[in-house]
Amino acid sequence: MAMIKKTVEKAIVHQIKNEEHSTRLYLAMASWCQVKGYPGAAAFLYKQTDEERMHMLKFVHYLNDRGGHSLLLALDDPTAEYKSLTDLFEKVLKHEEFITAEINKLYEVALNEKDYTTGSFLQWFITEQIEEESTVHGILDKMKLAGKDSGGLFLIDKELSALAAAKGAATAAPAGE
Ligand code: OFO
Repeated sequence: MAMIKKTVEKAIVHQIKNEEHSTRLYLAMASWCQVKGYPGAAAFLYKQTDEERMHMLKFVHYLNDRGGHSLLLALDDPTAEYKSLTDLFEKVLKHEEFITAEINKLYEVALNEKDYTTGSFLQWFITEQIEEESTVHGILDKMKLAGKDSGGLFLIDKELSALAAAKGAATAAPAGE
């Protein structure tokens, strides 16, 4: 297989940075939820931070396997202050939409370079983004229905804890990667 082109390599290194930022952002968010008394949301985001690290590693291994070099770039501080749990999840959604746009840009770079191997590697991420965005949309819809009702938020937090447990089961399964 031909060695990866420099343009594609550079774009992947940039995406490694995005994924590493995602992992730190969700860790900061998990920590906020834990401190503010939302254990279910915290569990969900602690799972999410692990998943993002797995995304980062997928890119690191792929680029190195293709003869490139996965470098780590400097990262911005992750935001750690939120007005409410809904505000936090709105930021999760915004971030996932940003990541989807970044994956699409990377896909375009690969196709412009006729790097179809990278194109097919990216399919997994394209599907993953659809799932992640729809999960967060679902969480936000419920939060908006609950409004400022603390009983409603309590139930949503419980649901998030169940969602985190389900994620754990999926991550543990061999095909769940
Ligand atoms: Fe959230 O999927 Fe990676 O960043």
